[in-house]
Amino acid sequence: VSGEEKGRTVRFFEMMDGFLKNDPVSLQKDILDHVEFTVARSRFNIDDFEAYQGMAHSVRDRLIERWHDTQQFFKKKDPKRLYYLSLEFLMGRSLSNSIINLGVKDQYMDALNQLGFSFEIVAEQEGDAALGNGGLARLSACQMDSLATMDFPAWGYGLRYQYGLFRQVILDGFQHEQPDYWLNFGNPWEIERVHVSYAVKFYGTVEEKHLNGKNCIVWTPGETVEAVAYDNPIPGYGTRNTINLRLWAAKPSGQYDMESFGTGDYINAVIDRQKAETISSVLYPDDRSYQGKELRLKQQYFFVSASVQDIIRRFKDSHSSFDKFHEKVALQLNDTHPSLAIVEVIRVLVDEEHLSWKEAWDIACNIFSYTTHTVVPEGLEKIPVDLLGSLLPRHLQIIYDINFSFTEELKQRFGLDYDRLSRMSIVEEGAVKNIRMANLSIVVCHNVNGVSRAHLDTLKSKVFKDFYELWPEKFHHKTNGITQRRWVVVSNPGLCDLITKWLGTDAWIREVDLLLGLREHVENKELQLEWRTVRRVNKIRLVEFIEAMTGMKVSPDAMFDVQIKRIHEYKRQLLNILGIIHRYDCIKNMKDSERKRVVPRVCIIGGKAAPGYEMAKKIIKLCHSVGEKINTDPDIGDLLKLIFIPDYNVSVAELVIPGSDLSQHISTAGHEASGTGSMKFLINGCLLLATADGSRLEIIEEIGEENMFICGAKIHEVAKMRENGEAPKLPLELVHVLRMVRDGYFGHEEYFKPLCDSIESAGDFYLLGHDFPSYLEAQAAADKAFVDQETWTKMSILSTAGSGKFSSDRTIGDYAAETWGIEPCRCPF
Ligand code: Z57
Repeated sequence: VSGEEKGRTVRFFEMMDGFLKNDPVSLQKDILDHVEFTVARSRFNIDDFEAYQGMAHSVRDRLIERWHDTQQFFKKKDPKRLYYLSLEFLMGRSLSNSIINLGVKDQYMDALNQLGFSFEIVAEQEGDAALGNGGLARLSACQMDSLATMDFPAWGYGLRYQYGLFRQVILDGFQHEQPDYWLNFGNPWEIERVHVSYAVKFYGTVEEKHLNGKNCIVWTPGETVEAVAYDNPIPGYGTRNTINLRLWAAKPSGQYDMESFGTGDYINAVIDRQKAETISSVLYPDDRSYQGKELRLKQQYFFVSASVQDIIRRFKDSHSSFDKFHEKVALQLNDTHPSLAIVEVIRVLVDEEHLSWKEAWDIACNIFSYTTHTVVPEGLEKIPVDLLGSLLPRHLQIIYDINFSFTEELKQRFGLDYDRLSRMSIVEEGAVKNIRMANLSIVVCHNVNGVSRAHLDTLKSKVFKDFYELWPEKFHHKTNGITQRRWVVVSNPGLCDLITKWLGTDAWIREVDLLLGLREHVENKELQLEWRTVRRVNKIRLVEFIEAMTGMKVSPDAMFDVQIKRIHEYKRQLLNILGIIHRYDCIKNMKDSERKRVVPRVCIIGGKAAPGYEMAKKIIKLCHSVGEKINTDPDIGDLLKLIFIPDYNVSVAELVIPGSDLSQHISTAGHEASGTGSMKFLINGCLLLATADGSRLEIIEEIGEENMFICGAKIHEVAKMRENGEAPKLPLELVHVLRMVRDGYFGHEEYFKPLCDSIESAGDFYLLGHDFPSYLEAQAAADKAFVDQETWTKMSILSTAGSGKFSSDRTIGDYAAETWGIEPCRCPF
């Protein structure tokens, strides 16, 4: 199946004394060679995009070189490897990140300059790889960066969607979705492996057969699709290690169906085969809602089956039995989306490798661990039994077998407690029977991780209460983190240099705890001034971007107040907008003398709504309608602006975050499992206005409540209000603001009615009423702090200094030691 391992070693490169050269002259030649021969454009007439392509291909060569060395080294050392399975990776752009991690940024900048190009402009030619939705997907991307940088022998596995997350286009204030056909202009960052491909089976029948004196289960599929590997090298920083992200694409199978080709309808038979490609064609754009769609289930199994075959093939290349499998392999499930891998491993080991059930079971329990990202039971994935049974008949049998032993174990332990049994069973009974993927994962995995400490508490006391009682030792948390390489070094070079200067070393790029060293300089006037200057330059860059995107000119003197993330009711962009209306109304009613004391604000909101999420789409429209009113009101001028940034994605975040003063993370307490956006702002020295939810509780511990603006009900208070069914009286300010919306002050009163109703007549589930006064107080405190720029700057420096815990390096180090049991395996230079 695999062409990876065959063939002979050719010593040519060694004879040429080694590695590709990285001096500016060699780089220029490489770039031009690629423009001429890879891209096939004339070297006498190169535009910025072609320069990008030429440069990207020359970087790609360097990545491939290190990739080979690393994989060769891993193979020789044969350490325990981690396989990270995720249906989503939100990688963003690769060019800057790659040259920084390879340590050749300066050389490339020189090379480009000498060719007459600007690095910034060339880098902007690249489109985002957006094979994911939001936090969960960006988390996998950050974790890949940390795995590579920390020299862990790890691989990622995922799906190579042809269409990434939709592009958001705003027409008349409404969101429209456009396809993101990101592979249109080629993708220099992937390596197609035509020889690495596996057959993936679907549908068909299962029979028990007697073969060679043994009882065997034989699955005869009704459809077979080929999975072809595309490898995406992930370079570590300050190391030669370059790990792999292997994404699978669906292709028609090499096995022909003689029947349909025999009927003479050749054209239709070819067209039919081509349909196989739809499996990997499009990313589902819903952030946490499960619809039991067949295509989605096919995607999950397709990627899981190919990955498991690949992992087992690699293991068998150097081992003759499965005795050591659990010592060599750890599999990490990013949420339950890849949890069919558990069933697939058992199926392959029992049906194809002929291990006993007990042996296969023990292996599965030893190698799998699972991270959950959700806080509510409704967020848990379920698959209709009928659907699973028809698509994967053998897998359904195995799930029933697992569930039988599990429920027997439960009866032993708790007696015939039917309520408990029905809550914990992997199979949910009812009008439609479902398989509960979380229950399956908890039963098999040796380790279940939450994504923040608060999240773990919720898992123990609510979502997985029964399971926690049964197996307390399985439950842990690894608080999420973000990579400082992308979120400071790539996106905020000014701050990066400043930090390095004041710490006297750039070692913090690998050892982020060193940022603490900034604390001792916080009173230093020179640092404060330089800090403000860097932030000011970033703000001006953001001002230009806003003008290019929206045509609006805003003043860099104003406070930039930002909320960028997926649009969700629980994240409460609505609270933000209602707060802005309140501010607008206050300014309108002020005397001139009072206006002089108003701190000017530019409020920035960005984010996508899932295409079928009506309330989220209404929030986007409200933002535009309110913005139009405020931004054109001559009474207001520069005192208040509201900007919606369209098509928010990783690259936009890289630009907006370094230029923000204040950022909002105001989910109703108890709803955000962790939250990672806040960490990106924090490390960039942007102050947080936040509720005490998810990872923010730990952020408060690290940098101190006095350096943040905290508001809203606490997690236990929310729980209490919900238990008592309390519907607290809405504060007058909020009633007034809602009145303005209902009265059509911003137009479209019919369309916005459900938004107002959700607060005033539908029980205010997200507690905007309760939190509104304290939200306004926090906003007022931010205004007050901003007036005193010295204090603000100190808070900003202390935010960066205290952000070390929230690096994905720390998260990955904890996973490696406590969950996966893997060790670094550093490829020599
Ligand atoms: C997603 O992005 C998250 C959770 C989900 O269940 C799904 Br589906 C998608 C997010 C959480 O909402 C964040 O709180 C968390 O920080 C992030 O996953 C990464 O763990």
